[in-house]
Amino acid sequence: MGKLIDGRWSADGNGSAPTDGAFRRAESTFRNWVTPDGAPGPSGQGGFRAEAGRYHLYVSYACPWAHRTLIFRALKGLTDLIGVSVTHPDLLDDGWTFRTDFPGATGDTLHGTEFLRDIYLRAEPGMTGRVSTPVLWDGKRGTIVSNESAEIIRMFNSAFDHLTGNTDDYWPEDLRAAIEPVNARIYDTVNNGVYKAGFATRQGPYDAAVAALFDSLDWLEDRLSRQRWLMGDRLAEADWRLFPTLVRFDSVYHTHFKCNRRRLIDYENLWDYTRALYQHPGVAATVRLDHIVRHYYFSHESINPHRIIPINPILDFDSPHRRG
Ligand SMILES: N[C@@H](CCC(=O)N[C@@H](CS)C(=O)NCC(=O)O)C(=O)O
Repeated sequence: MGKLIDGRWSADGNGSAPTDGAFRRAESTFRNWVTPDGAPGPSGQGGFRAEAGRYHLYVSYACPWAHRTLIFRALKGLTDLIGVSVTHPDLLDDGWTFRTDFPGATGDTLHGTEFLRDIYLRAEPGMTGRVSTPVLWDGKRGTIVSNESAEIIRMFNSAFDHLTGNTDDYWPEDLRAAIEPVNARIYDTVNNGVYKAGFATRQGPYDAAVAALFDSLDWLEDRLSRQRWLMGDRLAEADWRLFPTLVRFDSVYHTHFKCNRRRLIDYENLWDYTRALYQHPGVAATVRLDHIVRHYYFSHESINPHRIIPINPILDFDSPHRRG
C-alpha cells in the first residue's frame, strides 16, 4: 500500500497500526453527492445531476466498502446506467492497479489507466491522501464525486429513481432514526472491527476489538432470532452494510484477521440470514470470493508474509434458508 503526497505516489505510507498498535481508518476525501436535479447534497458541492451513462464506479470485488456500492447498484437497477471497472485483487506497492491477469479484473474500462491513483490524480493533480475503493467518477465533469461508500449507497438508494422507476427504499424516512445506531455499532465493531482485530500490532487493541466484535455478533444473532431483518420486516440499508462482512467472515476474517472465537456458520440465525441476503436477486453476482481470498492473504505482508493462500472452507451460500 501507499498514498499520494502532493500528487506523487509514496509506496511506504501503509494503512495499518501506528505506535499504539491500534488501526485507524482514514477519512474519505471526496464528499459530493449525485442528486436528482444536481442540487448540493448533505456535503460537498452541487452540479452532479443523476443521468444515465454519466457516472462510473471503480471497485475492488475484495473490498467490503466497495461491495456495498455494487450491491446497491444491483438492487436499484442501475447496472445499465452506471458502468463499473474492477481492480486487480492485489494491493501491493503501487496501490490498487488495473492489471487484468486475474479473472474478473476488467482494467480501467473508461480511461485505460494503469493504476487507481491515476483516477485520483485526474480529479486532483496535487492531491495528498489515500487511494481507496470505491470511487464514483463523473465522466461529464471529469472528476470524482465521492469515495465514501456510506454516501454512495445513499445516492444509489434514491437519486436515480426517476430514471429507473425503481423506488425500493432501503433508507425510508420512518426507519432512519432507528437505522443510525444499528449502523454505528455494526460499523465500529463489525465492519471495521474485524480490521481493528486483524491490523492490531499489540495485544490490548486486538483483545478489545475481538471482544466488541463477538459481543456484537451475539447481539445480532439474538436480534435475528426474533425478526426477519435487522430493522424488522423490511430489508434496510443496515442489512446491506452488514452483509459484506458476514460473507467474508469464515474465508478471511476468522483466520487471517484472527477473529476465531466462532465461525459465521456456528451462528444459526446469522448464517441463515447471510444466505437469504446472498440469494436476494442480483446479489450473488456481486460476491467474488476468489478476489476476496486472494486480496487479503496476498496483499497483507505484515500478517501473512509468505503469501500462502489457504485452502478455505467450502461454504454453500445457495443452500435453502428459512427467512421467507
Ligand atoms: N471510507 C471508505 C473506506 C474505503 C477503504 O478503506 N477501502 C480500502 C479497501 S477495502 C482501500 O482502498 N484501501 C487502500 C488505502 O487506504 O490505501 C469507504 O467506506 O468508502
